[in-house]
Amino acid sequence: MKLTFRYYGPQDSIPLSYVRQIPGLSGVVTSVYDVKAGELWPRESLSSLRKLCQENGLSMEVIESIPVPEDIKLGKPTRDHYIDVYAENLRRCAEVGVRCVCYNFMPVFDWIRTDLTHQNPDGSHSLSYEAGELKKMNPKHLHLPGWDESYRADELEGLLSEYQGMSHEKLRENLVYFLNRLSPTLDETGIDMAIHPDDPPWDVFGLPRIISSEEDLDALFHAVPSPHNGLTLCVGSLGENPHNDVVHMAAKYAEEKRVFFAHLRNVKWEKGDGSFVESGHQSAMGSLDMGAIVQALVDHGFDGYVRPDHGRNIWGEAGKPGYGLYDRALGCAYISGLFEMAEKHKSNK
Ligand code: DNO
Repeated sequence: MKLTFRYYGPQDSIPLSYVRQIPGLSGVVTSVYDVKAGELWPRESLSSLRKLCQENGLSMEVIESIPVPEDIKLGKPTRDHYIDVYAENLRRCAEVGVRCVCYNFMPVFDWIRTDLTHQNPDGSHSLSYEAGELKKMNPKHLHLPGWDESYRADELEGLLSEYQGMSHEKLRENLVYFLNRLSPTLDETGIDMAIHPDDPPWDVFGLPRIISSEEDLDALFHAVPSPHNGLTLCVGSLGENPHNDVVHMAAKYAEEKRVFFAHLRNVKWEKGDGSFVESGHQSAMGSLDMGAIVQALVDHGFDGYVRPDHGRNIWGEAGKPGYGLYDRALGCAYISGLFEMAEKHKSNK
């Protein structure tokens, strides 16, 4: 596996000169953050990002994300134009050595939490989701730091009304259309498209979500069998729903060569009503068996990119929620240890 770390570009408060000191890291996962969804990424932005990475001995083979414009998700007549722009951005990424693009197909909102500074008993802070609190939230005034795309209140209102009546089936058709139209570019560039699961993996605010379960993933891979159509196995997102058997999913999709990228973090289920807290990475701190997940990936031939995903804010760090340095670096150390042991105990299933 290739261990990576998310980097928010030159504006990230954590410099690459620090990131490179994390043991075992091969590269960063980044994006061009100052261009709106649906617009072309300047070649200079990509080459200057790559230069920064190279100067620090880090690769830049994964982009997270090239955001998918809502017109594509909505299946509007303008979608072909936006898919062509997306394809051109993929070509430009390939020119600077990108191999994998993580994206999501969640209508309007990316990940949703109800508290970004949930205080844990040890004094650290986590992102958390409380089912009861979500019911009180107004989607028209939602903005969470870390999203690749966010909207003004008036834009949100308009978008939410455009989604009225959008069914799961229609949204799925729009995803299939998007991937099929990108297919020649994927073959030409070799780029792997790694869809990020819904976070949380269920409908929110009445908006349909279609990458939440094993059934959803099977349907996607069946509809678009291209070897470049795959998954970001975000175990934290899928694992927020206790009905998702993440160890089984890791084994199955690694075996099917669909896992291009893995986000490894742990969650602790609370109250049995869908509420959860993002815990430390170790199995003992949350509800997921991280060792079994990594063993399943390794036993089934996974050799892709990995990142520690979110961390808590610890030791007084006032980092971007989920994206401070310290706990993610601890996550890297833990994940490397799990892979080292899993490789030693690899069984060829
Ligand atoms: C959260 C991230 C997501 C992810 C997007 C991919 O921290 O895992 O925001 O980047 O869903 O498009």
